[in-house]
Amino acid sequence: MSHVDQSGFTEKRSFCRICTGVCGTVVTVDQNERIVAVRGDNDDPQTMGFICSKGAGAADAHYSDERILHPLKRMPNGKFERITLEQALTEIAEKLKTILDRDGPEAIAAYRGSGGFFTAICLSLLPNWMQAIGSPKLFSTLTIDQSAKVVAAGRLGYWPAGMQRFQTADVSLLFGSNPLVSIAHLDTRNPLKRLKEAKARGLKLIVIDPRRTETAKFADVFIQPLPGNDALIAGALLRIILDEGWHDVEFCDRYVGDLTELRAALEPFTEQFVEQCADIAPGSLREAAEVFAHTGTRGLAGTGTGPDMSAFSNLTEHLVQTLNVVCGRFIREGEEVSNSGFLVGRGPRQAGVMPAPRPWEHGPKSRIGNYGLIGGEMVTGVLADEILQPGVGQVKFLLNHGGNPAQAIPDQRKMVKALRSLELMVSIEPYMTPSAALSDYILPPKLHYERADLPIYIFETIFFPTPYTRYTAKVVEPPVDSEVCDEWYVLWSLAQRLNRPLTYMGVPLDMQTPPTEDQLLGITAKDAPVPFDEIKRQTLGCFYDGEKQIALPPDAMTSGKFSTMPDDVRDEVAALLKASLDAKQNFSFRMISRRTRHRFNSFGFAAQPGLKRLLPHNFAYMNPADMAALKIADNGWIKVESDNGAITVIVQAEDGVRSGVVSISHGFGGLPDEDDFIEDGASTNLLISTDRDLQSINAMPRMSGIPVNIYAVTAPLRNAVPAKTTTPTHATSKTSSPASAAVG
Ligand SMILES: Nc1nc2c(c(=O)[nH]1)N[C@H]1C(S)=C(S)[C@@H](COP(=O)(O)OP(=O)(O)OC[C@H]3O[C@@H](n4cnc5c(=O)[nH]c(N)nc54)[C@H](O)[C@@H]3O)O[C@H]1N2
Ligand SMILES: Nc1nc2c(c(=O)[nH]1)N[C@H]1C(S)=C(S)[C@@H](COP(=O)(O)OP(=O)(O)OC[C@H]3O[C@@H](n4cnc5c(=O)[nH]c(N)nc54)[C@H](O)[C@@H]3O)O[C@H]1N2
Ligand code: SF4
Ligand SMILES: [Mo]
Repeated sequence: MSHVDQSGFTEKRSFCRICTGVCGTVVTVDQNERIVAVRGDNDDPQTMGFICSKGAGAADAHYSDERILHPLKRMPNGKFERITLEQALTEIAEKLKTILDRDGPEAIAAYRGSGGFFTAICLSLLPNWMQAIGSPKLFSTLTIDQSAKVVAAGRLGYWPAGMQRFQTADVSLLFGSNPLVSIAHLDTRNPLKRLKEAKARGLKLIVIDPRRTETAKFADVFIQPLPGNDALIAGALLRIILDEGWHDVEFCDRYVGDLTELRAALEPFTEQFVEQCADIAPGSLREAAEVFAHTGTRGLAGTGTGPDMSAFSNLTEHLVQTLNVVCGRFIREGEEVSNSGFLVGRGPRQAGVMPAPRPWEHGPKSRIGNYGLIGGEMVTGVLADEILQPGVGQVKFLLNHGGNPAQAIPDQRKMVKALRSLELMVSIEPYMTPSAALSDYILPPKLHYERADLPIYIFETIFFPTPYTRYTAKVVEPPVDSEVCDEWYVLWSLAQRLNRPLTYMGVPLDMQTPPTEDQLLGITAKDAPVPFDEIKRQTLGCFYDGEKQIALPPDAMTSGKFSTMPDDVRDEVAALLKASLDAKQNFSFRMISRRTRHRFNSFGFAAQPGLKRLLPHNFAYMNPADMAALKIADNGWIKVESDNGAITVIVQAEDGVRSGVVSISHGFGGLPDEDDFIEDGASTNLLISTDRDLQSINAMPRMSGIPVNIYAVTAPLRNAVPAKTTTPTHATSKTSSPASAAVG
């Protein structure tokens, strides 16, 4: 669609690429080729008109005064100066060559942030670039997010035909996710409408979350535990289900190799013990188990970031997925595979078990901690130490592609020290974030409406119930007189300057003449069941309704069994039980993670005044009873202190946050010691350690359920705050009065 109205404005169809919602949009463009408005596209068959404040604010993001419009180089005096893109690339390539020749490819690392995940070409081109350089040191947000899911599948085994889907489920069990805000689980295509439709057709929703979230308000069963107890809860649910015989006995006989061992390991997970540890009402576990496994017949148990960021995250995810295993919630032989893939290709889909492959046990290991690859990547929990610790293979160069590692990676103080110590840091980043400010070169990219694209295809079979993709042409040109880059061009051009041939998704690229964006997108779609030109013609997205894929019988590869209680899982069960029994309370509260509507991690803050008005900084949300006990007023200040650091934040009362818990978003604050808590909020990553509390296998830090104490502090109220430079920040701790012991 592209039509001109009477005022000379044009409306163009596209889709938003800020989050996994990939909402269909109608973008109004003026005569100067500038976006003036973005609205949800009512004709979009997937998202049906849905849009959020972040997507609707795209004009702000594209034309913000804060947007960097030319490549910048940091000069010896610390100030940034404009440089042309070609000159910047030449200088970066020279420095890269020096490091490569002197220290070898292990000294070269890349960190891919969420901004880097949403350009379809770079999804594969960045790993391909690292292969061309010869370095295994690709890091990303995966291993500070939900990589427990990769670990769980690697330890349990795979079922190529796939799992049952939300769209045909009669029950859904959600641990610690809030899809009505995060657009990240259940159904991401207009989540509220889809959830209401599912409930109308009879879906029973079970939610387990320390906060009564927007999603929890729709729950048929809501359990509000103390955070960090999900492994115990999942274990107790399994125990009840097995003892009641609510599991799929036939499926388990055929496909589970160690059901007896599983049940034996769960012996201590009695309802009474777990209900006491998690501080939940007696009987609530039995009710949830019955709704999920006895009255419910189809549908999955799943987790979000809460449990996958808390202590024992790998064990939690393993036991939650084991709920699906014992209940046999998989696509069976002869059933239709609901989404057999579009851009990712359509491989054979057997209904059988590919035994636990444990890929991290083979291949390269991290220099620090000896961790294997997770999803083909190094683990971000040790990135700071890879940079800081001297020795062969020490990282000297970091390419930061669409990330904000200085704010997003736990143990902020250590991470920032590491970034400051790099020989060379290059950020492909549109705004002057704390990470960009630490870089030697900033290469600002085109923003999403300035480029042609496809949706984030690595998740397509999870988020779209049927085979689907969508092409969008660019909607507008970048601002006049800017020099913003194609992100893929940075990678291509550096490879060319270093004389390293690039192969993109198996296709060798011409290294003399740069490819076009459409050529690269064509390669991205090379395995699609529909030709690229046809995908491009379908302006509202392309569904594949050709040959249906039916789940095949098991073959030699898939005739194994799930392993529910391998030795390392059994060790984690023992460690969990020991920790639960020992639980010493030096801290009275647990700080939990959360997402907020008007902000995507740290993105959109400086750039979007409209969003900033809606959410000026990250509040600490607490239960009013806890606040009363600590004599903390609404909008008063508190210091939140863990064993790794402290932050000062403003409190807001929220009935839905359970007692003993404080809920604060990440992605706020500045650099440590330069924090302006009033302007920018505070970085919760100051509270998290990567020296301890790392999970084995994926080095996942403990990023939720963090033990903290809370102190009321005297600090100016927001509306009485002096200008940024004179704002008291850390000084507030001098006036703090311990007030923590009263609650817990
Ligand atoms: N304490 C704590 N820490 C956390 C979390 C938590 O819950 N608690 N959550 C973790 C999770 S789940 C994640 S995913 C990470 C996120 O970690 P990061 O991805 O490192 O952080 P973001 O704030 O998402 O940064 C994205 C950056 O991409 C930029 N960007 C936007 N659009 C584009 C684009 O088109 N191209 C390019 N090149 N850049 C663009 C934005 O300006 C922004 O600076 O944070 C993790 N950190
Ligand atoms: N608006 C918006 N959308 C986003 C993002 C954003 O920043 N803003 N970020 C995007 C990213 S990077 C990701 S990874 C996804 C994440 O998507 P989700 O996983 O849905 O993230 P949250 O909305 O933070 O939900 C996590 C929930 O876990 C709960 N929780 C915390 N600790 C525990 C615990 O120990 N146990 C249990 N059971 N629950 C716990 C929290 O109260 C919270 O409700 O969202 C994406 N979408
Ligand atoms: S940011 Fe908002 S509009 Fe954009 S894809 Fe996500 S939910 Fe949709
Ligand atoms: Mo994430």
